[in-house]
Amino acid sequence: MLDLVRLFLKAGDGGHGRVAFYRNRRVLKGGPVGGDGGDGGDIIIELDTRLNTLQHFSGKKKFIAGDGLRGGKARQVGKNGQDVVITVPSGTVIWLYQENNVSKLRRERVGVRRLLARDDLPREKYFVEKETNPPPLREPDNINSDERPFFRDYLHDRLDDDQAEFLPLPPGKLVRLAMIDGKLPRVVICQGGFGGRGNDAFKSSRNTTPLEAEYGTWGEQKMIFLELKLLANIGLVGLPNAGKSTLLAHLTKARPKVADYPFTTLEPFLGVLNYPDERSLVIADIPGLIEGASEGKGLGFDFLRHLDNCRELIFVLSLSGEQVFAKASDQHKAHWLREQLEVLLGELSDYSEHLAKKNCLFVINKIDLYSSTLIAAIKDEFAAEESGLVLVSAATGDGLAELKKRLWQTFA
Ligand SMILES: Nc1nc2c(ncn2[C@@H]2O[C@H](COP(=O)(O)OP(=O)(O)OP(=O)(O)O)[C@@H](O)[C@H]2O)c(=O)[nH]1
Ligand SMILES: [Mg+2]
Repeated sequence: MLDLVRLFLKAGDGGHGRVAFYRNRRVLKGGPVGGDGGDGGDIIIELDTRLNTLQHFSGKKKFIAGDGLRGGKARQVGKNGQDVVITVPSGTVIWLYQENNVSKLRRERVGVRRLLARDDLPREKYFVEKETNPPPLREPDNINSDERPFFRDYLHDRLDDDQAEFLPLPPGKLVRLAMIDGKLPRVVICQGGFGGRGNDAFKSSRNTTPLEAEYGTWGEQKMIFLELKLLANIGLVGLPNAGKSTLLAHLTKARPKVADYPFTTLEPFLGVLNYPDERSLVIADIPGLIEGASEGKGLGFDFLRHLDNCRELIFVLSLSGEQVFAKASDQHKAHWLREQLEVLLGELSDYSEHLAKKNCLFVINKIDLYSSTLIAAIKDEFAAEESGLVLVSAATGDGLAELKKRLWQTFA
């Protein structure tokens, strides 16, 4: 599963240099003292290892850094614009879709990992008739927004969708700029413009009162796509029909197929659990495991490789309706859950020792079907696992808030 977002980025423009002349009570018009403009703010993309998805971009599609301010009247340099920092998870690939001229110039001259120096850019002067006139307007260096990406709408519908599937990136249309990870944790994706020089810089013996100064240079503008291949942080492990897919559907916006027969889930399915602080966890629902899966029974256990990257496993255990109503004591029924867990652990360790040793939570599902005495017997049976035990009903939603909290604690 792929997370994909499109962002419009605009670094700040450089502030213009000022045309101004020294004045006081005795001097009517002294020498030039116009200050230089400030530099525009950059847009920076930075690694945040606590992030797992691009969900924190939902609704935020535009990032605009501050412009540099115009130079002042007494050789004061204009204030620099504020930078904007965008955080992304490790493995985020940055694709370029559109850019303005200065972005192209930087990319071709120094690349996105280095910055342009002031002298790399042509200086552009302006002239005014009077000191008090503002710099004349000039043609902006904007992205050509008339050009509608042909797949814009297609993407738009899917960007916030948990199940955004792999979107083929049109060949030749996008340029891969960088991948953010431990090796490249920070990139100035859009460099701000440089401030222009004030008229002070243009005095000469021939022209002691220059009515000219420099424009600031333009900040870079880019339309980019961020792409992240989602890796599960948490895996759901259970027998067929335990309610893994139902659980995923209640914890996330994912809509896996749920049905009252074993092996409903044939392929691993990912969902994203969002928390209010903008972080999120990726949960993998995988096919049911049965005894002998390691010998190829049921769907085998090849799909367990999807759990290799998980930090934590959730064992989903439940009794079927028949088991609940079977003629057996509550202690006996509770013990069937224990046996389920042992089957699952056995298959996991057959697959890999490493997997069987991961942190885990034990979720007892379908408590809506259980009597209070059965629930008490289950708590007894799992007394040793108590710190990791959560009783839920994926059908009624009981206990899910607690489960979300527990999941979050293990990552905080
Ligand atoms: N009563 C009750 N039924 C549940 C609960 N959770 C799931 N079910 C039902 O149990 C059946 C199996 O649920 P699934 O979510 O498809 O189970 P699964 O673990 O994904 O199964 P496989 O994909 O086949 O491995 C469905 O009929 C669900 O409606 C629950 O909390 N209470
Ligand atoms: Mg399923």
